[in-house]
Amino acid sequence: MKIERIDIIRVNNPFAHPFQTSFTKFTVRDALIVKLYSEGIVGYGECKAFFAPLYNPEDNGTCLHIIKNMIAPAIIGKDIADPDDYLSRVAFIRGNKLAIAAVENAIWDLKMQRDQKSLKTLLGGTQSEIKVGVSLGIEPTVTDLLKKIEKYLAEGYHRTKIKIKPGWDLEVVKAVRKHFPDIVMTIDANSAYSLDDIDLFKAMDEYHLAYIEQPLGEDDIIDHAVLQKAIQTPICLDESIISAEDARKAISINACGIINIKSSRCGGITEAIKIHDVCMANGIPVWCGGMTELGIGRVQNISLASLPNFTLAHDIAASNRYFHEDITIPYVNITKDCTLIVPDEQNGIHYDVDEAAIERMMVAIEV
Ligand code: OSB
Ligand code: MG
Repeated sequence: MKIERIDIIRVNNPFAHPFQTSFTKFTVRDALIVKLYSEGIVGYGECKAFFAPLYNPEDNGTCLHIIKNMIAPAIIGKDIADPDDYLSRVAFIRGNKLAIAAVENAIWDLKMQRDQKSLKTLLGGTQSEIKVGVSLGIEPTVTDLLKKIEKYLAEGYHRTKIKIKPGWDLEVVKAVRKHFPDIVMTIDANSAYSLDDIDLFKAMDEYHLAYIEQPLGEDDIIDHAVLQKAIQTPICLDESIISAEDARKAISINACGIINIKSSRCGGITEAIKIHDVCMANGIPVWCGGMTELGIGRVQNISLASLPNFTLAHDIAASNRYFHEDITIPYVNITKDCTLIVPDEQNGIHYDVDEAAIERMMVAIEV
């Protein structure tokens, strides 16, 4: 696939409701859309970075620089055989995985169109439907949170994840469990705690959480192993896992019982599959994490989540969970029982990219 041209489009899409985490309050989804032109086909990739390096060490500014000044010169005018070939050409770049992933995703899209195969088929997906969970931000009051949970339970979401931070944790979990004794409930701390808080996490055991997501340092596995030994509830690592090697090491020291795979953080779908495989070989279930992505990223996540060891509910919600407007036609919609149909050759689900919507959201373009 000869790569002839790359466009990098910066878009801003307002959130329908602000999304508060322990590290920031999101009000607008700032994102980069990558368009790769090759032999009459356009491949799309969505860069999952945020407006500032608050969650990942990269942001849309650094990704723009890396894509424009490092990745583009390495691939423009070159014949790129497949995603592996692409990855070997950008292997000189240390870190910067979100930038690398955005273009890798566009290469997968090109390959999919060239080979006339679904992404599910190319990746070796085995599931035709996947289960959807919801991630709920920190709300002004517990009553507000309970109302939100009610709304998403009514829509059928299969797992309720509650963001926590110091001051919004045990009491909140207690209140939610009291109101909803049987729901599949999890919490996500986004690294807001340390081992000094071990008693807090011991106390969480009483509330039958399906897992506790990333309680400690974003680059830690050692302290997570200490915490995991001290509590019954499985730890789910999110931030700490950026490669299959990280997953292997975390599993080998029992730092977690579950892993949340974000392909963007690992340089793309290719590495995400390797993480999936390491986890599967070790009996560690995985689920597909979310970055409040727009439709292009959301649709690719659905296909990744069709691999066999993606057995827990995913943070791949419907488009309308976060936005009034999205950039795919149709929008990502959930079924009545709150699953997503995986696009493939049989079910005919086909998403187009809505160029007009991208244009409406565009704040800058680099051609
Ligand atoms: O930790 O999983 C996370 C959103 C932004 C950054 C990090 C995280 C999240 C979420 C929501 O929890 C994921 C989603 O629904 O897309
Ligand atoms: Mg998380």
